[in-house]
Amino acid sequence: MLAVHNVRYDDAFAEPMTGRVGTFTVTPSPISMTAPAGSSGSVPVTVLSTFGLAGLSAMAFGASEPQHLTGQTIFQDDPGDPSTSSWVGEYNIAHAGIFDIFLHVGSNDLDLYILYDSNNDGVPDWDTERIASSTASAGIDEHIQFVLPQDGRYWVAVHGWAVTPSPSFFDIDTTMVDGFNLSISGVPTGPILAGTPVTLNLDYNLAGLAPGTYLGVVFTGPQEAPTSVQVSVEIVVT
Ligand SMILES: [Ca+2]
Ligand SMILES: [Ca+2]
Repeated sequence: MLAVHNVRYDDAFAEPMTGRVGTFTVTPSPISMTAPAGSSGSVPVTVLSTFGLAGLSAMAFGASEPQHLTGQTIFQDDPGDPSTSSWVGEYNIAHAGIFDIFLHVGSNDLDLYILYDSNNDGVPDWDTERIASSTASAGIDEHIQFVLPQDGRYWVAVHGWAVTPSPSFFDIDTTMVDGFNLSISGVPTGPILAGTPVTLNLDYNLAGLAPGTYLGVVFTGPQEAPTSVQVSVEIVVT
């Protein structure tokens, strides 16, 4: 099976995937909903596979608000030592579908490092807890995305590899699609025949969310490839 899917959070753009052996489509995609603060309910989501499935997986995460930080200060750090990163943000993740970090570098050469507090001591250990990096050339933005990130404490470090003048300023977008406001029900157990549409419920409970616009995500796919298809969810709480 071949599964391909595009999702862009800022523009809420997605398209159904196509593979040579068949298609697995989700309708609607993306999912948009508007509901009053404190309400709960359900939105139907239809999955259609042109190939038979041994079983279907579907799960939902959110709702959360993306973070856009502007005018952040960066200095010329020691280029040979990322642990000198002069900007570090700490993020605690629980039940997240996506953790996406986009660094707008401007004209400087800034690099992005992610650490995970695997020993849970509240201290970033650069020798043992570095889990990802993005280190493109000067003027090229840096991007890292995790799907189904493990719960726990993360650090996002911005390393000033070549910064002129020092200090300079940058923007960073952090999209953590986490939370327990969304869930999926109605997933059938057992095999699904090719070409048989399955309608699932995307259940929402907006308790605790102030009016605003929030993000969620639905992952679905064959049970052996549960994150094959990502569908972005936009929730407008009124
Ligand atoms: Ca640690
Ligand atoms: Ca860079």
